[in-house]
Amino acid sequence: MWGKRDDMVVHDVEPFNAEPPPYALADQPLTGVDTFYSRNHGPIPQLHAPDWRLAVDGLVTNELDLTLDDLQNGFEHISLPATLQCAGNRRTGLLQLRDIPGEAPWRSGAVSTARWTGVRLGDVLRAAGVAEDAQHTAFEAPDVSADSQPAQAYGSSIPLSKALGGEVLLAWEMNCAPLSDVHGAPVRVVVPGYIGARSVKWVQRVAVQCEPSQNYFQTVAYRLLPPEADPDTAGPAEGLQLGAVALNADVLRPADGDTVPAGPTEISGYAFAGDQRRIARVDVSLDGGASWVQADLDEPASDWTWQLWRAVLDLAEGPHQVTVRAWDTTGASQPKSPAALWNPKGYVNNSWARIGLTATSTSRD
Ligand SMILES: Nc1nc2c(c(=O)[nH]1)N[C@H]1C(S)=C(S)[C@@H](COP(=O)(O)O)O[C@H]1N2
Ligand SMILES: [Mo]
Repeated sequence: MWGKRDDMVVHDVEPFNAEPPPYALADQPLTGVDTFYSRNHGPIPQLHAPDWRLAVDGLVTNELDLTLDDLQNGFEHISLPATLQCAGNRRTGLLQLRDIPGEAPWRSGAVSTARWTGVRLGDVLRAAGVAEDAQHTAFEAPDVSADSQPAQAYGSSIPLSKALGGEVLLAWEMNCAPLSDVHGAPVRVVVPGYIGARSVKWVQRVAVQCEPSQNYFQTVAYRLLPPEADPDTAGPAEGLQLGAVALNADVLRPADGDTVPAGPTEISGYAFAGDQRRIARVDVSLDGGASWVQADLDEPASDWTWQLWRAVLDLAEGPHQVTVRAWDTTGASQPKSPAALWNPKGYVNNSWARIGLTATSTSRD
């Protein structure tokens, strides 16, 4: 379905929501397009590239109406590996504490990394001439979501300062191939270091404005509410609109519940620090966090991707719990338990990762 591999974990067929199994992400700095998670709030538009237009307006001195040719021929091309992570990644850890009605039970795989090619959003905004008092850049797409109230097309915004940074792209290629429909063809926004929700697919309007977007997916959804809030009645002042990704890490191999031969066993996974932060260290524990060993970190493919890590643990015969936590370059680490993080929409579970393993005798006869 939508060009995805057969072993995807499909949460919804319509709108299509699917994540790869953890082993499919393991050891791959870049995720194949067939493996990359996909998160959709409405029917997937199938747009005809020659008819596509991008309006750039709002607080600009020179409104633009760009074709794909204009975009590809008018601005410098940039190719940048970047990780996207849904704010709902690892929601299953929160669901174990309390139900979260209406939200998909994302496991560890609502995160993937691709090489994106396009132009800098900042270059397009500079061509339009941004007014001095502008603060935000809003994005609009054509896909109307039945999840929104009132039903509306998908949209969101990011601060103008972020939009002008060289990493934010209007992209038409993913891993050196034209974007597929499910990933936003012909052109999507890619906002490295921010929650996936801000990387608007099928983008058709960029508006420069004083306030954040009034779209449902900016003002109501993707808001981190206090645990006692009712998401249906929460006022606009409650909670915070999510932007930069919070430090996170998880195990990709082996899988939770696996049986492995006793002896040296490699554990591997990802760690991701959002926005301006980087991964400084990843620790792995066999005793619930009383003592730790440091994992080896791979070089990231760019300043805007996850880092893969691996550690070899000597497992005695019997059951084990493996615990993982990452540190970022500000010295922050992850919270120990999801209990402290539960929130009504189930976002940002970045608690320590845990998997159970059973090590068995390796004798063969
Ligand atoms: N137009 C539009 N853009 C969208 C969405 C959407 O439903 N419609 N989903 C957002 C969310 S919540 C995420 S996590 C990412 C997922 O991107 P992907 O499907 O390419 O992995 O797209 C974002 N952009
Ligand atoms: Mo998302």
